Amino acid sequence: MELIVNKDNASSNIERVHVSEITYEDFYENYMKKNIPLILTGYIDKHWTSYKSFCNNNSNNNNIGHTSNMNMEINIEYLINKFRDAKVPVYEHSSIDIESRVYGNATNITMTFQEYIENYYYYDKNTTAVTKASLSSLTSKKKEERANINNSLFYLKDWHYNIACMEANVDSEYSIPVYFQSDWLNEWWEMHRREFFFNFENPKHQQYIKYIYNVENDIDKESDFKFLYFGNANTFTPLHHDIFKSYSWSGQIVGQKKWYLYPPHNEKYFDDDPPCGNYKLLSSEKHKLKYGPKLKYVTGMIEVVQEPGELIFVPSGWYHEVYNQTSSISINHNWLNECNIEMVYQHLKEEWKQTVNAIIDIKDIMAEKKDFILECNKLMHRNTGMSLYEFRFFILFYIEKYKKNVSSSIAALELLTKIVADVNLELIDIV
Ligand SMILES: O=C(O)CCC(=O)C(=O)O
Ligand SMILES: [Fe+2]
Repeated sequence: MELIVNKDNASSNIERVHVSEITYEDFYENYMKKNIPLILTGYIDKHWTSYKSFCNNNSNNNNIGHTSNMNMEINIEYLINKFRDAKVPVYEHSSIDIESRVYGNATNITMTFQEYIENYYYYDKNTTAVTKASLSSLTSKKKEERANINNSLFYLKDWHYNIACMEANVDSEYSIPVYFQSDWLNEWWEMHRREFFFNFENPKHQQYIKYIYNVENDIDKESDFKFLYFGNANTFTPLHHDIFKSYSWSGQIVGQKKWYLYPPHNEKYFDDDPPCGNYKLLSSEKHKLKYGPKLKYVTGMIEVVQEPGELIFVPSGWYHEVYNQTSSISINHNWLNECNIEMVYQHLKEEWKQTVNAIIDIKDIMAEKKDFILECNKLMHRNTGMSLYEFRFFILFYIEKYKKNVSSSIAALELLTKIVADVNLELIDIV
């Protein structure tokens, strides 16, 4: 694949550090706070049982370091036994999309894990002979017709893997290293969001919630920001920043992934439209016109191959493209905390402003200003995944938590208080 970036400007590096050589405080001060990417070695191969069990030939794989899963075959039978009937999201994208580096007319389909393996993974021309041989007893000849239609590639991605493990009652076989454990995003989503929606005696609040959200889809369904990615060589994820401009970490269990990471200051050279946003897709024609020339101005790009057993830290607001160079399985979480909350807030505020502007015409025809503000929240929730109204409660929750904890940082508490005051100005008609 030819890289369009101006090579003179694309010389930045990423550090690789063994977990035995970096403390949490180091990571906090020098990477999380400074928003600098990093690769951590020596954790997955030691602590994730999936690092062994998701591969065949376990006997050769005796903790000899991060390259040991390089040429490994995925243990498909093991995974089918675990997840057979689990419903998984699968993106179909064309192999020609690799040239234009976007999802052309990608579609997202839901199927069972077994269907994905038997119909899409197995018959992909990029699946190795060894994997096919190990799977042959599980697949039937007539399914071969499904193979390689339209040069398609099928990428199982954004699968809520933790929820799937709970539903299938199986061990997720991974753990979160200490560096990534201060995670307000998943804590809120998994444990406190429902309190915000339901445990209020305030009838006005109940009315607003009903207006902004669809209770069944947005509130009752369990959700989180913990995903598994599974694809053949050449499957990829196009340029984007992560949801809410949160941090992300991604752990490579099998295979190699190539990352292109772009520092946030390059944002002006990217399309305002998706797919720079959160996995939204754009037609390749439109993208090709704008993307090629602009990419020449990009500076500070990092190009790196993530080896099996390595964890990558992707900082807030860094754009990235990700290419599987071999068959690959990885797990990724999005998260945020006091170190990037300001950046997340600035992003959400921008989204809020754009939402208000998009529907400003209807402001005057609404009976009351509060109706307009509610409408904006509803739209923002639908487009970005979080309304400003919800964000306010999210921040209030962490203010309370900080106040209760004597060791909390004063600066962080002040920052959160400032953010909530600013949000209040926007939402003055409903709070
Ligand atoms: O692995 C991929 O295809 C995408 C991963 C990603 O975008 C992330 O971890 O933030
Ligand atoms: Fe991402």
